[in-house]
Amino acid sequence: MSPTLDKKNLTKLQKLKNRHVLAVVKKYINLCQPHKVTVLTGSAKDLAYVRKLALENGEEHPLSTPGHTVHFDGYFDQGRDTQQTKVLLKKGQKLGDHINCGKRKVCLKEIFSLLSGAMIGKEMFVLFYCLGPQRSRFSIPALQLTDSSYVAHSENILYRPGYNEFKRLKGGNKFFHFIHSAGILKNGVSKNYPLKRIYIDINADRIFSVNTQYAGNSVGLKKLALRLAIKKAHRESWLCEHMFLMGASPSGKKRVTYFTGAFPSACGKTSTAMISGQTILGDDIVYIRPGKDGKAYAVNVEQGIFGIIENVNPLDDPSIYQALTAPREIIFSNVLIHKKNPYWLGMGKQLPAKGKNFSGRWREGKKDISDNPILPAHRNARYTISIKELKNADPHLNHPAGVPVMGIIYGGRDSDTSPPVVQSFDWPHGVLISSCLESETTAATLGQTGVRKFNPMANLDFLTIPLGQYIQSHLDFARRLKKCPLVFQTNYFLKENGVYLNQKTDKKVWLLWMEGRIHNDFKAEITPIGFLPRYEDLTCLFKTVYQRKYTKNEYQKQFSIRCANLLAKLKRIKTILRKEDRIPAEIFKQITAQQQRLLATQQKFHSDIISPFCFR
Ligand code: SPV
Ligand code: MN
Repeated sequence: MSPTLDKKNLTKLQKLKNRHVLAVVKKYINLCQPHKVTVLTGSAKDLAYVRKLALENGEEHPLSTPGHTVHFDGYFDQGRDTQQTKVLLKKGQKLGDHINCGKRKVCLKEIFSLLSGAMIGKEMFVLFYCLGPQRSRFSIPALQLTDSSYVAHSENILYRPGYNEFKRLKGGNKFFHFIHSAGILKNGVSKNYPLKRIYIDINADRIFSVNTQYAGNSVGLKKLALRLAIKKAHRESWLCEHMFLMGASPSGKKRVTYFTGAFPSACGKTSTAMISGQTILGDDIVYIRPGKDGKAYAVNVEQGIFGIIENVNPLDDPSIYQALTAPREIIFSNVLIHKKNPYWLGMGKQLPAKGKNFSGRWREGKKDISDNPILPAHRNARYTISIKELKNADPHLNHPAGVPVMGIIYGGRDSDTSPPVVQSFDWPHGVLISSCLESETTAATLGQTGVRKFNPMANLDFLTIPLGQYIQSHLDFARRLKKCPLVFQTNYFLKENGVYLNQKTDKKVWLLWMEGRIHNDFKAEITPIGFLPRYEDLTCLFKTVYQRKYTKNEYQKQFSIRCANLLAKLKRIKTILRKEDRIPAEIFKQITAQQQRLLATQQKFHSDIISPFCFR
């Protein structure tokens, strides 16, 4: 073994009795040449060690509230970098136009050269985690090598410890591994951002990430593992989704109904999972498998939240706000710091006129090189927190069997097409809804925001199998179930003349309506696009939940069927899907049927926009 791996650390590795783990660690010690290697098994001492180092090496800074720290990512490293993230393919492998791919041989050569000596003078952390609950048929062991104490600290909060899971492997090689180097740091941030690379090696269940710190690019177990797991799930006939997992319980009823929900990044996923009075299991990634009873069961892959902090305020997100303002372990990232306190956009109070942010020292009026004002905090500023710290954590958070999923929600950022909530007719129609998901881009990925983008199942960025196969796996999944979850679509972003037609807190009413539909508490209006809520039921829900009068006018504006826009969307999607290989015929059948229903409705009512009252 290398002289940098001392006896104490080597023994920790040897105790796993796994030659594959030893080979991986050895390979990257030789390549990256760290001056020191620390093997961490997840003990309290190990966790404290990483926290301390993150502060010492300047990747994090302490804040005034005990347990709070701040981390900054580089100015050009503020979101997932879809351009520099590539799935590596061997000759003959093909994934389709929507997945950014690279030639495996060429990319491996490049990445090995970037990693060569990348950790000279640095410490390499060897970390073991479990994707999913420990001792569970859902879970996948994961090995992370990184030279970033911020990445290690984030993973310690976000993922369940996995050293013992590796023992359970009994020497086997069924684990994912991740090699990350932040590269040279300047003022605590990755300096060589033009050489940022994130390479997904699906043929070896491993991922490389260099010259980046932003968690969506660097934290192996998050979006990088999601990509490997999608391929594994497809191979093994289960689903790996970009979804939250939560329990919904209407007050006064002694039941918990579990929902998963897929939303593109920064479109209300975390805030849905954190709706007041409900319980959260996860906000980002789930594994779903059929249970023995024929229901779908899901687990949260993570145990923490890396959530968007913009607009978290006492009014709109009281549970998160409360959690973020009390002493506990939290990493804030890319917020504004003034007098050791964090500030963010939309927090419900005045922001200081100066401080430190992702651009360095900041004061009001500071401009970027293109002369645009630099915001006080980044729009993709985030917080990292453990779910068990939250008052609304679901008691089954770590249950190895998962929880039964009764409803699946798909949401997007759509200003002019879909109503706030609609239920699909059945599972295949639900697959149509999720396959046709479109959303306006946000600050969660680098590049222009507000551009409408096709994003099936809110998972397109992470696919490592062809889209047609992925959609087919959703259609097929139902065949393995005796009781399919109901499928819903939500849209919190509908506008009229640039003004939102809904309040942010309305999502609680939609959730409770969906919950009630699962238990046959509500009837529904049958429309060309699915089942819509009845006015009376929403009136009743708004009254009980918010003591608010819900007017006919609000209902009419929100729930009108916008035939022309819906038809235009179907046409756009059809054009995209036609260019892809082997999209299931069922999807084209569903599109045609939905088009015909919309055209017939348009003709019947001689209008492009049909009031929901017309369907009674
Ligand atoms: C998302 O962008 O969907 C996130 C944050 O959940 S990231 O880690 O960047 O993926
Ligand atoms: Mn996400």
